[in-house]
Amino acid sequence: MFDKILIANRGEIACRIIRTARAMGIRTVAVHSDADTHALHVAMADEAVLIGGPAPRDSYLRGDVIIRAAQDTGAQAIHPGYGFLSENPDFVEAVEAAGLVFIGPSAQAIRAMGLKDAAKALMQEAGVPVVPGYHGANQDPEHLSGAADAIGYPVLIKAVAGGGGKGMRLVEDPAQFMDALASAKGEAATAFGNDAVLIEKYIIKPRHIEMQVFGDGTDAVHLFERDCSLQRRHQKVIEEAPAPGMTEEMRAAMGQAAVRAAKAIGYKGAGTVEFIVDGSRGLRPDGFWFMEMNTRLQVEHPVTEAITGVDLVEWQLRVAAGEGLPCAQEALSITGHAFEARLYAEDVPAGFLPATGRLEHLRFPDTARADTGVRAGDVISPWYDPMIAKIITHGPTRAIALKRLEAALGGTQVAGSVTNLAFLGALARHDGFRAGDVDTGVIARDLDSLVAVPELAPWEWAAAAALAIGLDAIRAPLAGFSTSGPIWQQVPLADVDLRIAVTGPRAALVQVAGQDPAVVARDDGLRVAGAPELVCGVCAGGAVCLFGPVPRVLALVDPLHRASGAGAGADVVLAPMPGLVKAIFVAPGEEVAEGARLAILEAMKMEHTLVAARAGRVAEVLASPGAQVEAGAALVRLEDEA
Ligand code: MV4
Repeated sequence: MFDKILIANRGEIACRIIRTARAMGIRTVAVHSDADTHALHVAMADEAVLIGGPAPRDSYLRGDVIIRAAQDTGAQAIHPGYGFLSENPDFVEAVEAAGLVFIGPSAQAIRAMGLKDAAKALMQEAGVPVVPGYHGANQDPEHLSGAADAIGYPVLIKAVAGGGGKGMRLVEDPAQFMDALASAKGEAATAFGNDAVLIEKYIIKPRHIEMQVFGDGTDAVHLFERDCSLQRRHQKVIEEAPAPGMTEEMRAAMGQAAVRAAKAIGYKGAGTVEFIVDGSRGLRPDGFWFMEMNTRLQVEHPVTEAITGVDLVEWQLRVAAGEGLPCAQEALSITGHAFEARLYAEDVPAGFLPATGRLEHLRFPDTARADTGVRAGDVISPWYDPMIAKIITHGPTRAIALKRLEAALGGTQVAGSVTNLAFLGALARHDGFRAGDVDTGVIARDLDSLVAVPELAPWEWAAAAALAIGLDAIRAPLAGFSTSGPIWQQVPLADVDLRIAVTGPRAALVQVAGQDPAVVARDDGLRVAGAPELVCGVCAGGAVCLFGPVPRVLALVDPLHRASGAGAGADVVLAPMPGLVKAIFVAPGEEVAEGARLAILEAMKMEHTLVAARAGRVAEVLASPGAQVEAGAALVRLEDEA
């Protein structure tokens, strides 16, 4: 076994790997960017090496610098985590050329799965079911259109180099095929530098079910399936294992197909074989098809660990160190059911925009596994994925595991950034999801009700007012307390007419615009008239946060911020975060209406449309498509209002 390994990653996955390495007596080396000097993964590791600037291309993607750090610290192996360099075959070869062990599959196995058409051909040869379609080399439009006719509409055009839905077009009518093909090829050429596509039969109401596989280079086993159908714009939101409605017969067929796939490429380490499943007629052994293989440990691996009792990182380290498979297929079994919810710093009502901020307060319930890379006081910066934590629950049945997830989400406390916590709670309570009725369209179909923000109850206003003036503090303010009757003061919460009167060292009256006053008392948490239980919350980072089943973030009035927003901000459109300018839609001299699309910025794997804050004439365009810009960079300037 290794004495020391280097982890070429950051955040929760780096911390996750360190935890197992430490339990195995293996020393760990963290690498970090300038932005991560005080990050949790650095604090947890035995040693840390600074590898460069905050942008990933200057640090976490610098394979050469990372390999040198491993050599300088005497690490024998490199664990890549997920993302960054984890599926880069050139990096694998460089690691091995440096005399180090890559904790993962061979460069050749990664390459075999890198392009969809070649992977599909390879899988078909290995006896793995693939979606009916054309994945040959002939890219002549007439030939592809003929293939679509032969497959039967609707069809899906997919970029062979694609992923996450990029370069993908649904064609329902043969008359639209040529236009869709041109547009898919254009997008693929820009995004991947490879415009080759394949054509597939379109699976209606698909489910995403993936098999965890594990190989030692010769032999392979599977560790059952995960259902990742709950996605939004190709981002997984809640995952679970096993898949609801899975039959023993279908599991056996999928498991066998996944093991065949792994063995066909001599797979070593942890991998995932993704299948698309036709959910329209229930799960059937002949209703699943290979989509792609992920040649890494996945974000959602903890649900598999929960139902199998296997530590997948331990297995990765053992196999990388030369051991054979730790366990035979017959010795693996499923116990109960598990869920994972991904907690993100994001503004859900604003369209799931990634958010940033200092986590002034952060607490996870001790009834669930919480995999995180941050602690209270840490900053969610615009440089990296804004995931705060993964909340994982397990139970003897799906219903119990889901109830535990709901409770764990209700007991999760975050202040300092907006999060998707309320959205996750709404999903956990969604009737269809609760019934196990999942497909990849659930979130999109019910988006309005899932993101709806219920009106605040009077007791929530009362609690927020009490927190805003610090009634919960150890030495509650006596200012304003009068024995001759309540003295009302205005509460500095935005967008509400709210008054509070302190009536004692631990008590207050709160009144919302004209309604009856509510009583608030402090008593190890806030006791509020009308509230179902003691209210938990904090006032931090310019907002009041109420915790519980329906978490709330209520902004405090900030006069400085309001002044700047109304001034220069309206004339200049700034990049809200660092990113790549994908498109500019306007030219100098052009008249634009309020809300007109000005530019698209790609940041953190998402496209953000920047719009005009007011009507006006474009004075200047300050960036061009393809430019990498910093946060706050001016992109478009409007002429001064006359
Ligand atoms: C499909 C499909 C329907 N039929 N292929 C989306 C991303 C890429 N990895 C594959 N995707 C899909 N491929 C056929 N032949 C529907 C999707 C799809 C999807 C798949 C998995 C999870 C979420 C999805 C959301 C929309 C579309």
